[in-house]
Amino acid sequence: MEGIYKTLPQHTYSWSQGRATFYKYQGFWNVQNFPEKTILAQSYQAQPSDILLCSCPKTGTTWLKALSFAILTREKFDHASASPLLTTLPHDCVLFLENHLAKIKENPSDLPLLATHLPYSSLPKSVIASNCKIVYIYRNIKDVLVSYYHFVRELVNLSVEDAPFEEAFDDFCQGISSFGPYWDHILEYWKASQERPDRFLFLKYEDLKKDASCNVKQLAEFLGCPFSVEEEKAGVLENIINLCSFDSLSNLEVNKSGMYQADEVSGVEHRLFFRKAKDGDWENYFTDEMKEKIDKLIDEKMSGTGLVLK
Ligand code: PAP
Repeated sequence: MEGIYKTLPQHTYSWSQGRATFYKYQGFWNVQNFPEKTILAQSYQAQPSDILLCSCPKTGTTWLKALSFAILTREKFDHASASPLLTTLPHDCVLFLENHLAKIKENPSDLPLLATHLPYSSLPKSVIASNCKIVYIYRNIKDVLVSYYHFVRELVNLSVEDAPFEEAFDDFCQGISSFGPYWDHILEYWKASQERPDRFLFLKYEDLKKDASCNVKQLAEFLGCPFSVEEEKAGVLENIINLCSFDSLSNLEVNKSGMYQADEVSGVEHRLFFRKAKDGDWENYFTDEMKEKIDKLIDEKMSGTGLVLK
C-alpha cells in the first residue's frame, strides 16, 4: 500500500513544516493513511436498519452526532443526569466508519447509528445496496473554511501568525482540504438524494441554529422516533436541544480535556471539536476579494441544486 502514495497527486501546506501533506485519492483529498482507511471502511456490511450520519469535516458533525444519539437513547437515559453525552465525547458515542471499523465489528451496538466523512462515491457498496438512511449536514462554506483552518493550525501547533490564512484559503478554493473539494462532497450526496429522496435528510448547520426545535423534530421523525405531543409538553425535545447545545457540550469536563484517538497513531484534543460555533466568524478573516472569489466559485458549483452555501 505504501507504494500507492507515489502515484497520487499530493500537496503540502507550506506553513505546516511538512506536517500536513494531502493526497488525492478517489477524487478527494486527505492525509496519508486515508486510502487504507477508506478501503477498510468499504468492507463494512451495512444493515438496512443502519443510519449513517454523513458530512464533510467542520460542518456540524459533532453536533449532529450528539443530537441523533440523544434522540435515539432518550428512553434509555435520563438526559439530565445519566446521558453518556455528559461523560463521553460525541465522536465516541457515534463512531466513524473510517476510524473505528474494528471496534464497530467487535462490539455491535444496539444503536443503529454510524458516521462517516467519506464521500458518497467511497461509501461501502453495502450502504448503497441496503438503502440505509443517510443524514447529511452541510454549512456555509466560509465558516467551514475558517473552522477548518483553525483545526489544522492547532493540530500542527502553530499560531495564527505562523499559519497564514491566505494560503489555507487558496488551497481550500482549489479543493484541497480534508475530504475536499467541499462542494464535490456535497454535490455527490445531493445527487444521490435526488434519486432516493426518502432515504436522505439534508440539514443545514445554520438552520439548525436558527430553528433548533423544528429541525430536531424533523431529524427525530427521519430517525424513526418522532417526539410525541406528551414528550414535547414534558420538555423532552427542549432538554435534548439544551444538552446538545454548544454551550452545554463545550463546558463539559470530558470535552475540555482528553484525546480523541482517530486511529492508533493520530490523536486530537477533544477541545478542538468545540471552538466558537459562531455564524459569520468568516468576516474576521476574509478580505472583500476573498469573499467575492469564493461566492462566485460556490455559485457556479451549486447552481441548480437549491443549496445555499454563502
Ligand atoms: P469534525 O468534522 O472535525 O467533527 P465538526 O463537528 O463537523 O468537526 O465541526 C466543528 C464545528 O462545529 C466547530 O465550528 P467552529 O470552528 O466554527 O467553532 C465547532 O465549534 C462546532 N460545534 C461543535 N459542537 C457544536 C454544537 N453542539 N453546536 C453547534 N456547533 C458546534
